[in-house]
Amino acid sequence: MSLVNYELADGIATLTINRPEALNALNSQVLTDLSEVLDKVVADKARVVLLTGAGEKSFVAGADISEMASLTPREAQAFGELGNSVFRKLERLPVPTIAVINGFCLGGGNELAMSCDIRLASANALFGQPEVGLGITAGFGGTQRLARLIGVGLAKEILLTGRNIDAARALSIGLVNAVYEKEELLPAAQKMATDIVRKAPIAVRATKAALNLGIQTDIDSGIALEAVYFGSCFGSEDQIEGMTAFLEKRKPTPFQDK
Ligand code: DAK
Repeated sequence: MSLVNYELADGIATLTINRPEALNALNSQVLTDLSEVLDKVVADKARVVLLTGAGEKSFVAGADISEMASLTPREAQAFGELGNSVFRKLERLPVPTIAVINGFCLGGGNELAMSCDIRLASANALFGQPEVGLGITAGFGGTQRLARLIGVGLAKEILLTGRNIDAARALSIGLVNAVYEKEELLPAAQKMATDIVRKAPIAVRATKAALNLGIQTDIDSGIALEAVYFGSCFGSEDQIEGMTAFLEKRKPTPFQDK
């Protein structure tokens, strides 16, 4: 049985990591199952992904410490490589992804959330990279993505102290996009997902790719890249309908991904 539940409705794929008894800690099976579910998202042409954790307490409380505890250096490297390949797949998914952070978001959990495009959190969420207190470094891209997201100084504070931060601070430093009361989190995420579903998928995919690639390069190369993606939207049925509708002062018909 998969440890990642998958539901698809109205173009929104909801992925739920389902190990609540271990606060959804990431073991090898979760990582493998997540990878398979991401393939399904693409095959089913989902337009947005919501990624969350089962239960009331936790998004993901980190990589599974009981599985990691006895790893040899070689096995640890393999575990890191498995996680990194899945997280990279998530980050590069040609579908926007929203992490719906409903509680603990620690270590590998925070790294997972940072591999999503947008992060929405409940007011009780708790964030941190506690790895240094376990005698290890962050291993699923935390030292890289955190600095890119919130800046080097704050990333160093979080990674070197291993201190947790609450949702309000996570919001104030840009680690999350918005914070909601617990019961409002999923509806808010679904509303945001619906807004994206209604937009032209070719343009949405191109925008994500241009951002992801551009942020890794210098501004001139990034702008050149954007021009290519911009050009690639033209001639699509959705571009023609979107612009024609504007000029005719009407709403566009639903975009067709064509
Ligand atoms: N791994 C395994 N089990 C976990 C877990 C985790 N990360 N977090 C919680 N659990 C389990 C607990 O052991 C407990 O299981 P039972 O004792 O009931 O069998 C159950 O979930 C409920 O947890 P608690 O009883 O502890 O619940 P509390 O509400 O009292 O506390 C807590 C919640 C989140 C504060 C606490 O559970 C906690 O501190 N958890 C660990 C948080 C943590 O340190 N996370 C970071 C993990 S390290 C790498 C690859 C990856 C990584 C690093 C390197 N390479 C290969 C290079 C990533 C590392 C991490 O993510």
